[in-house]
Order: sequence, then structure tokens, then C-alpha cells
Amino acid sequence: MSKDSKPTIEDLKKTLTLIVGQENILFANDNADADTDNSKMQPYLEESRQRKVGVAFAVIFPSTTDEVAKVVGTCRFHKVPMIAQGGNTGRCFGCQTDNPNAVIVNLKNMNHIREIDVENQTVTVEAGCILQDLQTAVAEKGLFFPLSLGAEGSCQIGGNLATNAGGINVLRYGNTRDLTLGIEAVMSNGTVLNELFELRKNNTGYDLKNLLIGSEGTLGIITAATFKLFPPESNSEHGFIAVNSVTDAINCLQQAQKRFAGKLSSFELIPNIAIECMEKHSQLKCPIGNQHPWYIWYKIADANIDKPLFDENITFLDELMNDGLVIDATVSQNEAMKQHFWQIRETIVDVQKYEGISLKFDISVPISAIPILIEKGIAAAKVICPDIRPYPFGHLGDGNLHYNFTCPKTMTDEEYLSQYQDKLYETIHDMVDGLDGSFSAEHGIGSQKVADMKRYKDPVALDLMRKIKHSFDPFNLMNPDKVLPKK
Ligand code: 2HG
Ligand code: ZN
Repeated sequence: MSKDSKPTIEDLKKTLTLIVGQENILFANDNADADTDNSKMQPYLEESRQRKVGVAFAVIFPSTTDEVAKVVGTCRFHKVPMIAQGGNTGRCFGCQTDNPNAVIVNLKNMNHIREIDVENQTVTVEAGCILQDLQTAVAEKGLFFPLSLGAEGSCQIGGNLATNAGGINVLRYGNTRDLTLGIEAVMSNGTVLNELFELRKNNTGYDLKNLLIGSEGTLGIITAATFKLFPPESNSEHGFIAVNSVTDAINCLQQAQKRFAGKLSSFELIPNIAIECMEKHSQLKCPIGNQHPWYIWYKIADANIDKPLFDENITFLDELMNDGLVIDATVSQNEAMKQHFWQIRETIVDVQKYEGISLKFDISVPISAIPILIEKGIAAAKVICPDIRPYPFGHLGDGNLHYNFTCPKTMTDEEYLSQYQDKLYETIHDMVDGLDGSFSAEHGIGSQKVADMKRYKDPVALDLMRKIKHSFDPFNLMNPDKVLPKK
């Protein structure tokens, strides 16, 4: 580029290619063989369920923090928007874009575990590391990383941090935020924030790490983090039980919390429709029959193996049976059964698609309000769309329901979405708001729920968020149009 001329697209292409090497960048319509090139880009442009197909000028795969910093600096110089991307398993279209000038910064090459510190029980890992790889690596050192969710075989740590992922162990260990001790991120001007502390206590001013966690790439690009590790759950028991109502399920939860206190890791609600759907579309069978209205899968765990939890689990279930709270139950007798229960929980999510599209909800309310939300929500949804198929499941112990609604058997996906999507989202989210709940408990906002931010988020909170965004990203180049609604 000459000194006086304006930077061109060609300059941008050249600089980005120089930073990461030709093999680590894809450009849209790059050459005469444009189709081939775009098909290579496709997996990074579209959402994993193909519910949104985006565009981009380029997808770039930096391998080091320094390369990310240079990419960001270059994009800023050219005033090009940047979309940070991990495993692309998010549910809210957080790492797709409609902007053909945007650059997708995919972190998959930054997948190293920098250090497992056994003495201090911490791990420092790069953003592109797949969650399951991290779990396995720390397990090999005799430690445990508790973040666990259905997409763990393909989601990446950077995405988990950017969305503050929850998952199935939140009851005992908290969300991703609660596991994080330190962070490294590239800021919008290309500087690197290095706060990769291993410290359990650090009160030195504003907590920038916690601003970046859950910010979905709108404040900077997370490149690495340091997490707490735990002793392995060597002593764990699972139960699979059937109950007549959600109120009974909540009573069981309270009993479990009383009896097991901090040892209760997971407490997941599963409706009959999900068990039916799973048995229809997979090889799996429910261990206690498929005729019950509601099911619960729970896990209790402890590191201490001196007092096996098996007997206590049986006593717990006997008590629930005697109280008339449980209609049927089984416990895990071995590792294979534990795997089977977990597989059921995972599979009920995957099989939904075979019954047509589902409108996905990710709400939370105070746990005591869940029965009324389920009852009133289903009644209201049926007034709007009489043959709708409610499919509510999820993290009952956290008050977080995936209050999904599957398309009626008689409709196409397109008819269902065009006629009912907006009305159903509004009705259920209004109801959740009326119960002092949240319209997004663990999946984040992305572009999908930006309008909800405008409708439900406290205006003072929104105003402060906008000011934070502006001070981190004055040119609005970091994942623009996500999270924050326009004024
Ligand atoms: C889960 O809890 C995930 O399995 C996905 O958050 C939920 O797809 C969904 O509705
Ligand atoms: Zn979930």
C-alpha cells in the first residue's frame, strides 16, 4: 500500500494471509473456482443445525495469541467486523453474520493445553481446545474438570467462556464463570489482556475476566483461560426415577438437596414425550418403562471413596417411595448403567429433530414457579396452536428449562415457524418475565434474542452495557449486532 492511498481489499487479503499463512485462511469467491472455495467456508458460515446460513469475507484460523492480535489489529485498521468462532455449537446464532465484509476468526488451531498444574489444581488452556479433550487430559493427571454438556465432543473452551456455558454439573460446581480463575484475550485494538492468574483470591479492581465471560465475542476475543480443577468424582451414583408431576419432582429435588447437600451434581427433568421420542428414533430404552408422565435423572458424587454412596442412594429412594413421591425408580449398578442414563439425557435432545422443527426455549425462573410456568405455558401455547407438542426438559435443579415446543404433526416446519414462532416466543417469554425469570439462562443472546434484550432487560442495565461495549470496542467491530439491541 502506498503512503497516501486508501487501504484496499487486496491489502487486507495480503496482510491477513501473511499473518497466518495461505493454508490458514479462506476467502469468499476467491478465484474462478469460487464454488469450491465457498463450500470449504460453508461449515464456518452456517449454524450447526443449518437454521441460519451466514456470509463472510474470510474465515481465518490463527494459531497463536500473537496471530490473533495481529489479525484483530489489521481488521481494525481496515474497519472490518470480526466474529470470534469456536466449535459453532451455540444455539443463538452468536458466531454467524449477515455481513459480507466480516472476517470470522475461528480459534480451532489454538487448541493447546498450556499447563496442568497438579499442585495448585488448575489448568491453563487455549480457546480452541475441545471441551472433551480438556476433560480427558486432566483426568489423565488424576483431576476433574466439571464442565459437561451435550456438545462436549465438539464445543470449544472459548465458546464455553464466551457464552458462560452451564450444562449438567452446575448444581455442584456452578457455570463456566465459577470455574474460571484467569483469562487471556485480545482487545479490539489488538492489545493482549493477560490476566491468566491461578489465584483463588484477587481483589485488584474491576473484574475484567467476568466482563469478557458471557460477552459472546462483543468485547474482545478470548484466547486462553485458567480454570479450577477438582478431585475426581470417584464415588458417584446415579438414579433414574419416575414421578407423577413436576411438583413431585421439585419435592424430590428438595429431599435430595437436604440429604446429599453439596454432593448433588445433576438433577434433570425429562417429560414422557421425550422418552417416547427417544425410543421411537433411537435404540435406547428407558430403564423404568415409557408410560410415566415425568422422569428425573440425577447424579450424586463425592471424591471421598471411604463412604460409598450406593447405600445412601437406595435409602433415599426408599424414603421417596414411602412418601409417595416416586412411582418407579432404578439406580446405577455399574459404569455401563451410568453411561446409559447420561446417554438418555443426551439423546432426548438429539431426537427432537425427527419429529419436525422445535421452537427452542432456554428459560429460568425461581424453581418454585416451574410447575405454574409449565401448566400455564402449555395452556397458552395450545390456545395459539392447538396441536403443538410441548417438549419441556432440562436442568430442574438450576430452575433452567428447555421449554421447547415441537411443530404439530400436520404442519411443515416453514408453516409452523411463519405462523407461530413470534407469537409463541413472546407469550412464553412474557410469562417468564412475569415470574421474575430470564429468557436466556445458559445459551446466551447471539443475534437470536437481541429483540428480547430490548423488551425485557432493565433499561439501566442496557445503558451500562452499551457504555461498556463502547469503551471496549469504540468502532463496534467485535461481533457487532449481537447481544445489544440498537437504540
Ligand atoms: C441441553 O441442556 C442443551 O441439552 C440443549 O442446553 C438444549 O437443544 C436444546 O433445547
Ligand atoms: Zn441445557
